[in-house]
Amino acid sequence: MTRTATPVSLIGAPTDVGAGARGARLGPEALRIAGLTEALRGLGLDVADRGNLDGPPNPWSAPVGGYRHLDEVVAWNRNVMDAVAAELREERMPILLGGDHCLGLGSITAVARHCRERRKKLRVLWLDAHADFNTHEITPTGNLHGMPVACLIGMGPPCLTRLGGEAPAMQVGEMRQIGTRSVDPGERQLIKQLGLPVYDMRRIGDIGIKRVMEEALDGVDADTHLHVSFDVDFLDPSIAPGVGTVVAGGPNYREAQLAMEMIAESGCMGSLDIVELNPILDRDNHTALVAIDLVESLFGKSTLVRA
Ligand code: 4U7
Ligand code: MN
Ligand code: MN
Ligand code: MN
Repeated sequence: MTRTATPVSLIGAPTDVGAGARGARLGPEALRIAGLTEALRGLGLDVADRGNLDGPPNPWSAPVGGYRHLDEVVAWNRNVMDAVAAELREERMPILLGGDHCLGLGSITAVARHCRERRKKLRVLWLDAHADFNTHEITPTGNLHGMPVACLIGMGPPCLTRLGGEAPAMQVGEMRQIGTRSVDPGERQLIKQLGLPVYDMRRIGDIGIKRVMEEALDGVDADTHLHVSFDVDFLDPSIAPGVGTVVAGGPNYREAQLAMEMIAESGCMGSLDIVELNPILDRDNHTALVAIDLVESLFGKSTLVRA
């Protein structure tokens, strides 16, 4: 490791306008208090904390036309997109501290545009218990944190699909979903129809996390910008209970850690979201500490003794 690492910038987006439970708005502070900056500096990284973005409050109202809080979600995502784009322009690695996962839309829209400008290939790893592939027609809840993937590939309201200009922001083939285990009936159909690449928990059980990650990272090279969208509910709730939508049967600590180590070894991670952490549902901020441990692995902390 003689290469100087890219400097990183933390961007807080304290909102839960896209979620079904309130509390993810406290995610950025929970990560700071658990020591995220210090952990990254401990790995020798240059870390700038840009503080928190501003945006509208959570109206906590019912869905309209299949969407909850659409205007607020648009406003937050615009701010996230602009902040992420500003860091990429300065050759820094943006780390989005959510906030709920609707913000992945703004973050990845900025990343995808950056890739087009720099003629880089894009690969998005979506680490999540859920597919987040709903549309207003098939969503069981209207919550927009369940729709960012559909919006990114051009399915959704123009105010979201065209956030960064022309839709779609990215192609289905540029994404790999990992850890999936809760998919709604409409999503399941859409995944099949559009061929979204999914490494669900069954696949992880069948071939193991090591092979899954080898396949998910296949083709990633020096010309690739790798974006990691880490929904903390990816993890098994026994190690990460502090999230709004827990689903049993997720990766255990070591499986998650190996996944992160393998991403670090690719040397291609260019941006990261840490989303859906909900300290209100946590005990002693423990889930934030686990998330930070795993983020350290993403940045090269290794369990190899003879590294
Ligand atoms: B998350 C859900 F119905 N699919 O759309 C929905 F089960 O960002 C949950 O992955 C979405 O945490 C979870 O509301 C969104 C539900
Ligand atoms: Mn998600
Ligand atoms: Mn999820
Ligand atoms: Mn880049």
